[in-house]
Amino acid sequence: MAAEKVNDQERDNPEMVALREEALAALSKAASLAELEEARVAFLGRKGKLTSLLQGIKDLPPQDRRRAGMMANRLKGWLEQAIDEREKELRRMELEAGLRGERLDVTLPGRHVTYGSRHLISSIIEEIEDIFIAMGYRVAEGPEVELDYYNFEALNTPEWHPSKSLQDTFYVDASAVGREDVLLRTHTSPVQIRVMESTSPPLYVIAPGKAYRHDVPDATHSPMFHQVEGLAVDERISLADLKGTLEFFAKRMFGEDRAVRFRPHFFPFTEPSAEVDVSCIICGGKGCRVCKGTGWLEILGAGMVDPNVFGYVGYDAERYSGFAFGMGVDRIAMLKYGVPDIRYLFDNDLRLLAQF
Ligand code: 2U9
Repeated sequence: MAAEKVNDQERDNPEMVALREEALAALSKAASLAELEEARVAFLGRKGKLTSLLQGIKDLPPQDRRRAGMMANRLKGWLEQAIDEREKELRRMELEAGLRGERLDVTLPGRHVTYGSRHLISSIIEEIEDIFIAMGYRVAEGPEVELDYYNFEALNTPEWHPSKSLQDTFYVDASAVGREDVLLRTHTSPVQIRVMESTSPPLYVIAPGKAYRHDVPDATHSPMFHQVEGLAVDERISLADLKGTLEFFAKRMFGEDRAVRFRPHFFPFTEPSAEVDVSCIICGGKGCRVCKGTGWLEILGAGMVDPNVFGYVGYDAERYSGFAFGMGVDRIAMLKYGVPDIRYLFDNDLRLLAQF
């Protein structure tokens, strides 16, 4: 701290002696830079004590002004220097305290870092995407809140079809915007309708995403589930192309030894239609608990696009033909990883999720 000795000139000015003592006490009391700043303002600020003293000099008798001015200025210089020194001291103390607090104990065990991972449904969707991208398909997405037209009508699904009933579909109350035809899509097929509306053939596209059905949840049903659908439209597309495509997919996805078989079925949007089985991904076809001894697992639905669907999107059904297929991603995940209950996939339980 600056010289603390009272010098001779100040000795006969008790007011300055007191101010110096007071400042000295305030500076040593200031325990932080913020407190030091308060002290500085209290003495040197616009309304500070020393500032007032300096301002008062002009009111002294003329013969006293010079001497008082010199003394007050010297006091000011001293105080500024004292504040500087105290500031340096406080900074050093704060640095030392900080360093003491940060001292590293290199013998402590490391902190455990937990990594997140992709949800297994997302991984499977990506695997499926990669297989179809390799065959020249592109990936398309669309809205989950859809219009009746895209979800049913343009897909050749008649008014009376059971999937349109209140029991099977979540309808959205859009009366506020004057609509009664808003719903949660029951499949990702409306995406392909939208793609066809905006693109001319040839077209090779897959549509992964969420779909919704008014189901009571149980081990195999969830009101929200995931699909990947595909659509190919080109000149001279045949059922043989569909079979070849799905066989390639099944082998890439489930193993080179897999076979596929088609069983006749009905879908409003394809004709002819089939349910497609893949030889059991667990036992390879010998028969096991998972395939219930049959050697086959129902994995896909598929068919040749009904020409009526082309009519809705303005495609020339005489010139173009196409195939479409759909698969339930959740079911594939459950079969592939032995997940016994679809609800486990959506419980957000790390005991399941951390395994993938
Ligand atoms: C357009 C035309 C036709 C998509 C298709 C299926 C057969 C099918 C099910 C598989 C399991 C749904 O998740 S699941 O329950 N899907 O069986 N889907 S053909 O057909 C289309 C799609 C778009 C324009």
